[in-house]
Amino acid sequence: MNASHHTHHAGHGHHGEAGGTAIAHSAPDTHDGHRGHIDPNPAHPGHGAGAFPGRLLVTQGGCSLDLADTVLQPGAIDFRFRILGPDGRPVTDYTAIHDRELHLIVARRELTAFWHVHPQRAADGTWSVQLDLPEAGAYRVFTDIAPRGLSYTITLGADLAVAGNYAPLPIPDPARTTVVDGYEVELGGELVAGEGRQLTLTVREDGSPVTDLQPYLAAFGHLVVLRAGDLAYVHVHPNGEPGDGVTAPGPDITFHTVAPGPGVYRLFLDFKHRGTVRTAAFTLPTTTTHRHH
Ligand SMILES: [Cu+2]
Repeated sequence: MNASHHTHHAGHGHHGEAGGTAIAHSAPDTHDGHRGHIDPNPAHPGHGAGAFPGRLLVTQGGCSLDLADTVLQPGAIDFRFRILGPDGRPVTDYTAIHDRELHLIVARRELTAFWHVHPQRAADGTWSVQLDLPEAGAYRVFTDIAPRGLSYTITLGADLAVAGNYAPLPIPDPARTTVVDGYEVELGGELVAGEGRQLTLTVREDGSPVTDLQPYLAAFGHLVVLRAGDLAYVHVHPNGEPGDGVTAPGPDITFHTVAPGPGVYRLFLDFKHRGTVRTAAFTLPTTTTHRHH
């Protein structure tokens, strides 16, 4: 259960089962909330707009992401890495975030493929997970973690290359609907640089609203937002949680999101229905608004 995966591949999402999801979201230095969950619902629109680093760092808070290999061969591999603490030793003590100690996101740099998996940690602090990166290219790896020595969640990122004949693709065109395994998902709302906005993802199956979404790591949806060009990263959880008495299990999943600057973003929504986690992906440019004071 730990090494469950799910993958999104150039348009077809897919699969998996329970995994987890992460956390983090806009503020880089938010304090730990319940369950290691970081303030999923930033009440301060715009916070983070300027100072927010977009989780682009390979080291933060004294912790560093150390990949065992940065050049891989295409195909299935046992992907290994460690998180090194301020003392240079592998971190072995973490606060769980949405039911997992670590959430690993892997994306092709052109944002045409996405994986969200949950590696297993050995006693010595080495994390490992089966990954299958079938195509040559440039990838980015992100880890959402809350080392126990820190009072907040951090996302560390590093580059990864898969060797071979690289055939880059452009980011998919912007679209408000996408289909994954027979589910049609519609994206409502806008992304505005530096301003908090509500995004609503609506899930339908064969034209009918899905009203029995299942909790997936303590949420009805998990949204990872990546910016084209530098892969600035935002991981958001929905407004409301399963079992809170007010949050319906679909068809709408709403997220409060702050885009860390203008640009074109790729949004990956993980949702679970009938035991399977799928990923719906969208390309959405930020909208320019004129402020009136
Ligand atoms: Cu996860």
